[in-house]
Amino acid sequence: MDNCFVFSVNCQLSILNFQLTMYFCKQSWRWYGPSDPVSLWDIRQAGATDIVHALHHIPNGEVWPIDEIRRRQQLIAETGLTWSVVESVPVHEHIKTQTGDFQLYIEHYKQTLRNLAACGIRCVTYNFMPVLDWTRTDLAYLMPDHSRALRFERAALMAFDLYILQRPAAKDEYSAEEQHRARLRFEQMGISEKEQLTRNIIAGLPGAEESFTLDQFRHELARYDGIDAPRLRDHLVYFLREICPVADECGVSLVIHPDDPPYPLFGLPRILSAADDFRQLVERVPNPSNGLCLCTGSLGIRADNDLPAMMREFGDRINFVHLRSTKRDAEGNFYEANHLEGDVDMPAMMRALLEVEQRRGVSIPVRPDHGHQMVDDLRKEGMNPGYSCIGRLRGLAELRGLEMGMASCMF
Ligand code: CS2
Ligand code: MN
Repeated sequence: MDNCFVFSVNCQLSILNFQLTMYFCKQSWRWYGPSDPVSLWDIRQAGATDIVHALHHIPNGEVWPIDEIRRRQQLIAETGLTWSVVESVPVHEHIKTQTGDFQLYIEHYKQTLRNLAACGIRCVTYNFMPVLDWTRTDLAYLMPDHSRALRFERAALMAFDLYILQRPAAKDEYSAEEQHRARLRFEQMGISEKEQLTRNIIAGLPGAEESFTLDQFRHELARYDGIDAPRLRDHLVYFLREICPVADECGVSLVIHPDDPPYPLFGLPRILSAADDFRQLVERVPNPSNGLCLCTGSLGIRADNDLPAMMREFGDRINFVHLRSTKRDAEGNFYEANHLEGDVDMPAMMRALLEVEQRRGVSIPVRPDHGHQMVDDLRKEGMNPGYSCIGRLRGLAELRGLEMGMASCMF
């Protein structure tokens, strides 16, 4: 057999081999630990392979010990699942404001990264939102099909800010028309609705390391007096310049979660709301470990965020993706839509994601986010708002089908 023929056969096989090596998303699921009403076996049956998890019982700022990481890792592995993403190692408020013990908390963060890497867990989510994580005014908004969703109602948020929190600077930040809307909305509320609105906004997220009373919230807000967006960004850059060398050395990907919603609330600056925010971060901290968690639900609340373009531009630094959709209106309200509905062009997002995975030769962990409360979930106690079982199972199944269909068209 002459060499030319052998060469051409090998070429064909190698091309064939290339085509057969396709990279699909790592189907992941956020689990809150043994107290989560959604069990690891539920998650396994939902079709996920990877777990997104954090040691929520460890106080914010403390080091995560290796033995605690390994114990939880083993518990997850016993169901055939893999703990592959941490969401999140929370960033202490002292670090965000560079007050109190921020240097000590940065050293603790470095040690936690080393301990996670020692256990083989190398993707760490965090966010740099001041005081609050994602913020909604309604955690059980009745949808037309009678499922329940998370919702952000701008008039209710302004009513809380002006007339419940009574933040002094609020009157200077809202227009006369907005204050009129807020007043009308506030006058519609009974006592129980005002109390529920307050709990929804400041009582903390599922698994949150913090929750606040109104006075504690006022105290935390005051910590940011004099800290505007440029200064908060400088604090983030300082933090990353400290921890990225450790993450680089340990082979850990840090993935910052965007602001949710992607604009300032309560006079607090927010600095990860659009493409240029992350572009600036990479320019100032070019370390390979400085990465992004692309959350389509958070960034998609703003119509000017081109999500597939962000996926392609930052693809080399996107090591974790939240696929979720929201539906916004002209008054600044939005609610969590079903994963394939709302404002996010999920097919376009999935195409961009698959392109990046093939180009990089990696499978990126992807999780459904904020599923509706639906079907049996509505009759269960203690389901974490946004972290239902059946709503996320539906979301993951829809995303899986979309990915398979998209891949069959693309390759
Ligand atoms: C999550 C955030 O449910 C969500 O929206 O994406 O709470 C996220 O876990 C944190 O912001 C990341 O630190
Ligand atoms: Mn998210």
